[in-house]
Amino acid sequence: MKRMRPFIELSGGLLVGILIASVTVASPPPFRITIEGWAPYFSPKSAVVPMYTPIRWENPTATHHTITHDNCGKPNGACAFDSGPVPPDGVYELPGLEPGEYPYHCTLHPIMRGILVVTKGTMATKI
Ligand SMILES: [Cu+2]
Repeated sequence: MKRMRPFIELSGGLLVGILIASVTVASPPPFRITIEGWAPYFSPKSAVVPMYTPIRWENPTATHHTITHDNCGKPNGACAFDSGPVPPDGVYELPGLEPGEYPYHCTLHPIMRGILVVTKGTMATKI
């Protein structure tokens, strides 16, 4: 008798099905933030994003900008992300972040500031 592969016969004759799930976790679509040449510079400037959701900044302006976590360069700060210069029409994407608050800025234009609040929830919100 031909046996189905996902079953194992134990000594008592009990057949135990083993669920062999090939788990493919599709990453959610990125949360998009647009860099702008005027206030508030990051649109949205404040955002609540679920953890591990990719976050994508797009730079349609005519100049370079950075997306730099405020902790970067501080002696005791954990730098969560620093894009380096993103050119015009460039994009910077993070695969996702642990829950927490992440204020960030552009090192080339320190007036440009934004904040990400990464939650354990499932809904992205622009605030
Ligand atoms: Cu800038």
